[in-house]
Amino acid sequence: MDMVHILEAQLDFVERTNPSGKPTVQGYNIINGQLTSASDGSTFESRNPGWLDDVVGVFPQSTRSDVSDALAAARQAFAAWAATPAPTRGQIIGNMGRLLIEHKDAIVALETREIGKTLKESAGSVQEAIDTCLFFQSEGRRLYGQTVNSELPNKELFTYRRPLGVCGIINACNFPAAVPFWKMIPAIMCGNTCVWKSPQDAPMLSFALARIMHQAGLPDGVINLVHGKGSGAGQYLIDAVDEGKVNKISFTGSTEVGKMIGEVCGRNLVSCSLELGGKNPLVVMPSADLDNAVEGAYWAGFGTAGQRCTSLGNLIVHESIYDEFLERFMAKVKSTRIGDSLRHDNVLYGPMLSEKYANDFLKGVEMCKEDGATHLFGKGRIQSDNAPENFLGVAEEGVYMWPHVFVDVDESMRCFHEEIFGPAVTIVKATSFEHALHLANASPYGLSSSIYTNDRMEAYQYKIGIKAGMTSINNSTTGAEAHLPFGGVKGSGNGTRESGIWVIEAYSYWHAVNDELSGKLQLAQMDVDEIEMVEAQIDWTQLA
Ligand code: UN1
Repeated sequence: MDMVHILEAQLDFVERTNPSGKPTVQGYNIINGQLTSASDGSTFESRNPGWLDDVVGVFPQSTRSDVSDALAAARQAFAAWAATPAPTRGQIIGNMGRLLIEHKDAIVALETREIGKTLKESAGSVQEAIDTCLFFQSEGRRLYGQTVNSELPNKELFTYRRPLGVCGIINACNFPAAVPFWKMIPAIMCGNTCVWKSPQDAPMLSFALARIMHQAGLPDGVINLVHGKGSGAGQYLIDAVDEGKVNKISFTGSTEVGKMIGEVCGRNLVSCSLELGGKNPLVVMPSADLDNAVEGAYWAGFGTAGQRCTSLGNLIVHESIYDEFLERFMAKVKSTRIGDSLRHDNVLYGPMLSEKYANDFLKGVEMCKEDGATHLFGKGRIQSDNAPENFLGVAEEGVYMWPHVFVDVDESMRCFHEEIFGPAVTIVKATSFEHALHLANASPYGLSSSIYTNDRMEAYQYKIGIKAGMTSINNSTTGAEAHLPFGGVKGSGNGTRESGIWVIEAYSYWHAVNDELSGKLQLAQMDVDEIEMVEAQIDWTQLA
């Protein structure tokens, strides 16, 4: 299509009859406020993973020159946006939150149609984006710097937060509203501009959100959206770091890709925020309320079909309650209702996020088997002639997986150490609290962690002994709130945090300014008056 400004354009549709009865959207990149196609006209499709014949939209497969145009637009928009008063930037962010509230139901349904999360969970993800907007609206009225006392007279010292410049944003599709907002809202609040590479499995939701952002009054070029499937557009964005066109990368995804991004950013001294994988441990101790622990472990393992970076990996159960716990846990696992939440009520989880996630998950299941873990439950991909009791619908319509449980897992196995992104829990037996804590720390990751206990000292020892970015006491491994720092240590990230006030560190640098009012050159450290100490007459030893 000819270039059309985003606010003047209606939604375009592709001629097609979908089984869902819903239209297929013609999607575009958004560069400098214009809707654009790929420079070579190529496209890819976004399909509903719960109903694969349902094509949600068709999107540009962006070329290197499209990404370069988006970066140029972000660079061009930077000076004016950085000079816009922070409270005004906050006001626009507040408008985004209010528009999201207004359109919440439609956005939630769209998220479920595009990535298959249940409606309830999609609503949670969209709410997290709203909460982020409302939090940062008022941060626009703070964004505090400090006044600092000088060691010299007639001189003032100040600190200011300054924006970094052009930020490249790359997120996974599992929280397609919350996570990009965690990144871009603080980024633009600090005065940065962005090029956002949408996740290949959630381009439609990203397109809708970017349009809402512009409707909220965001100036052209402040957020530029490029789509792409495979390593294309995301890789071009990372390549641009080497070309000096990017001042910040924020990435949520696999540890492998995160390390590569960290290397590229490192050699260019470009700041990067990396939120990577997890093999999150959940420990159950004898004093725990077992039903509560079962509930928490079950939700952490199988909610979102196990496709959260905070999902439960290793379930570490004390041997004295092992049998009892396992019995109650397995009763829940066997009762799991699975299906498309747009067509069936009260399902725990829907399809995998896409075929790609399904294939990767099945490799993880194979790894558990090869490692020799005991395969207690789960039969891979759900088929009509091989479906769990509470599967609803026609299995072949989408990419649905059984819930999987492996027991007798130990530290020598790969499946103890490697993240399996999907509905699989690996269960490990612990002989003592010390052993449980050791196991909880033994994987290469350190994102989220949890303990169920009613022993206060154990909870305390776990809290100070675990190496993780986030810890729950008597709660599941998932469910971070939008105003606490989110992120991990070890293989789970590079120490940067998202959310709350802490994320501001990731999108600004401190600028120290000194204002010399004396009219002369005063030298710090050298022209400072020395204070001499005076001889005291008191003998303090008399008191001893
Ligand atoms: C992610 O999976 O990348 O705490 C983010 C949670 C969610 C965010 C998960 N609020 O599980």
